[in-house]
Amino acid sequence: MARDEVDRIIVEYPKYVNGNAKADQRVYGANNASQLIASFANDEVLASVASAYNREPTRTAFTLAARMPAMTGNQGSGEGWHRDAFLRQFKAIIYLSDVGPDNGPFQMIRDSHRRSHVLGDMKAAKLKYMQYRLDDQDIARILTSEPDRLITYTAPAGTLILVDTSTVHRGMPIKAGTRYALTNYYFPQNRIDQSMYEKFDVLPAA
Ligand SMILES: O=C(O)CCC(=O)C(=O)O
Repeated sequence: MARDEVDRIIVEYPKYVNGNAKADQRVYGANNASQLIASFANDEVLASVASAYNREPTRTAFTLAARMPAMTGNQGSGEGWHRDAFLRQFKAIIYLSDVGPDNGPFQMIRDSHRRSHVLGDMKAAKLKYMQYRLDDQDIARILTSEPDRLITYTAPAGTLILVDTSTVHRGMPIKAGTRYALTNYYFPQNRIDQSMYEKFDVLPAA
């Protein structure tokens, strides 16, 4: 089972368990330590969807394996509301555990990646130019007039979410249980290089 693979990798590769996030236990490059996870990383259908979205040849640079236990004061997966980029950033997230409202579901502000909304949201929440991180008050301001833009992805284990993380998003703080997920990070092939692997401290292939 993929969830057992996540547990195994966290035990076997402590050096690569990312220490930046407090509650979140993350290993970037889990696809290099598990054939099962590699099969998700290298899925051809997903790569073709990512390539179509980016309009250029695109593939998984690495897969993040993440285990998120409920801990007091946690900020959720990704450490609060943010966008990864202002340009397209395609990711495929698969839940490996059932994710209800208390289990840290992925949340997103609909259309927040669209140029038209980037400016409107900046105004509504008084954001700075190119501000990547938002607090709860910023989000409340954006949602005041359009509350239905908040999407919360509660879903059973096995659910696949295809998302552009240049939208404003987060994993909701987790209150109960342990959330398991894999995330493929897609990039245009010609942008994948050693510096990217160093930036994320990616577990190298054996
Ligand atoms: O896993 C999630 O629900 C969100 C993760 C996230 O925001 C991130 O890694 O940038």
